[in-house]
Amino acid sequence: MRGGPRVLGIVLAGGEGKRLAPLTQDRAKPAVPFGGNYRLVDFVLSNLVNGDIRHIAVLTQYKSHSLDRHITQTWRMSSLLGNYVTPVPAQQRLGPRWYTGSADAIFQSLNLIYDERPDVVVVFGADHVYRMDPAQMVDQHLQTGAGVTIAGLRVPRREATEFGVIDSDAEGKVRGFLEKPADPPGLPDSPEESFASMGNYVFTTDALLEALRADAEDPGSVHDMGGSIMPMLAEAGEAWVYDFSTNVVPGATERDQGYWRDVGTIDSYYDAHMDLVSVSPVFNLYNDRWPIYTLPPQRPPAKFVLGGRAEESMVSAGAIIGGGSVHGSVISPGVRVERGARVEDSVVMDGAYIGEGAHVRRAILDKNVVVPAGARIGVDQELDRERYHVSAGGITVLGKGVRAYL
Ligand code: ADQ
Repeated sequence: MRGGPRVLGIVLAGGEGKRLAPLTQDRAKPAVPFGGNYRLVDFVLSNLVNGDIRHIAVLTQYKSHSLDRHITQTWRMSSLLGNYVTPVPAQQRLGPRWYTGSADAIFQSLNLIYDERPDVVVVFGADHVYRMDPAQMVDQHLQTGAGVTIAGLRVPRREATEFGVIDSDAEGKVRGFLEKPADPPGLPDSPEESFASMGNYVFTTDALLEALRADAEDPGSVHDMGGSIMPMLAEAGEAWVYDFSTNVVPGATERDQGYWRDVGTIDSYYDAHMDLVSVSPVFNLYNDRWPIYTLPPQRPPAKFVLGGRAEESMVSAGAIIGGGSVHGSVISPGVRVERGARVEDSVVMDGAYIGEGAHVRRAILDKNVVVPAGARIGVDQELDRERYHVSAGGITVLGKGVRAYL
């Protein structure tokens, strides 16, 4: 940002993602593959970089190997302009322990802030699929003079119980912040809606430092951004809400403007994929005015032979659809679908193999899953429940490298 404030981006990427098991068995939640080519963390990083925030630390923790590798390989920036995206593993600065919560993660990484001396620190989560221009939120933050600005999404009041909920006045000043409340407060202009916190915050550096220090000294605190820091700053009258519905992203369609999905469960992860594949997608990955970046795989183009076809689907490079049919699905790089196989309404990750005559429906197949010829996945739910993981919404999930039963 030329002549503007110095901005440091911090991405919280230490989430364990228990509710996404078995996809998070070997990898942190932000490293979970999404949409064929991407990892979840690519969405927040693309938003920050497209919004001209190019000094970014990604705080990692659990099972961070594939996340570290992805960030180092994909997000290497030109050092010419001093830009960087760097993974920062747990520092264990306060002894041999991991972070107790997301606020502790930043507290233990304060040296990043001292080194950078930013005016503003943008702290974003890493687990969501969306487009957002963070510069518009920073602008509002500077105009109001808030200590912290919290991004708020309008959701039906009854659905807000799973989120941090922002109780604000008509001007947007926050009166209270309630982490996952049983009875969420409504909006002043719309009582049956609430402002759900998107887990994205913009801080004035001094306000962040002060809040983190006070929190670190409080023995009763859970040291969490939503659980401790936001309620503290809301009570101090230093917090404002940023209404996400006012964010305008170049090239967004009327349909996907304002799209935001928390993909924290198997069912929401699956639904977000189904949002990608319809003719007029609910979330449009093909908006090249606000690209979502990743490292394209070094693979030849997808190939369709022996009458193999795919409809209402995304098929990634290196995939071979050899005589089978694919419908309503996301097919990742290097997947093979053999003669007579049917894949319907499914998410198939890198290198999975679907043998002759096999039938896969309403399923998620993680990397390198093998479905032998004639096997059935997602066809008999009772049987699947005995053999595999089946989500509350009835999606069958096969973890990395699993060989399906015949
Ligand atoms: P949750 O998602 O439940 O709610 P949390 O598990 O703390 O909160 O995850 C927030 C972000 O921090 C994620 O990106 C996660 O990967 C990361 N994270 C979690 N623990 C971490 C740690 N120890 N070190 C580093 N990073 C860590 C939060 C807010 C709610 C808000 C929802 C929106 O607390 O108020 O409504 O996000 O999804």
